[in-house]
Amino acid sequence: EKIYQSINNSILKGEKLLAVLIDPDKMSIEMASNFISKVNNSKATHIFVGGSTVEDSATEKLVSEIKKQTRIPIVLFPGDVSQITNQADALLFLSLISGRNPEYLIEKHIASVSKLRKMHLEVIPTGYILIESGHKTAVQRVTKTEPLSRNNIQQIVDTAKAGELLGMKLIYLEAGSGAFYPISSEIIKSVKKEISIPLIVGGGIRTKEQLLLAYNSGADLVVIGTAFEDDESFFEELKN
Ligand code: 1GP
Repeated sequence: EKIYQSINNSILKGEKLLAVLIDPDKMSIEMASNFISKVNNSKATHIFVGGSTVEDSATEKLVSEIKKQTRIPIVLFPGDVSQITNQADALLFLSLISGRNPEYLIEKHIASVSKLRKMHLEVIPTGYILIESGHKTAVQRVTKTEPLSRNNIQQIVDTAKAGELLGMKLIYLEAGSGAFYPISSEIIKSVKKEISIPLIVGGGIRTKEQLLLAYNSGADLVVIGTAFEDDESFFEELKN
């Protein structure tokens, strides 16, 4: 339980964590080394790898390549069973508890067991909660689920709490990649108050102000993908 342990240790020390999300669909092996050298020189504490529509084996190749070039822990954030590889340090075992599609609540998990049994991969059960963010996101399209309304805060809080009560070790509030609105401060605060497990927030965070707002509202770990993909100088901006 190395990775989960270290997330908890950082939180106890009052540190905030930042994951750079790399989508194997958008990052070729050739592009990786330049990008990873920027990640190595940034404030990133974790590298998440995953995407909604990745072709088979692309993830494993990319993770092996990234691993050669960094000491930052690599955590899988898989859109599908095919993205699970023991080249990574840990796996977010995501159950989409905002949705009502059995495939993403339990079926993919069952399908992954024959693979996981053969691996020594740290598995971190994670309650994954998709929240409406202004337009239809890839998660919504691929999983064929409805996000929770951003205005129904009680429902979001209760969903997160139910995840914790089921034994999940992390709660991930997701606005969706490239979301118009990131998860609101009010939502983050309300969920944080209710749960005692680490809180991950991601989707649509593009500025340093938005990052700090998420942290100050109670996010322990923030995930950023698109903003780094679109403009690598964002790594520099976060340093100041
Ligand atoms: C998506 O939460 C992540 O799953 C990150 O989203 O690409 O918008 O940063 P962005």
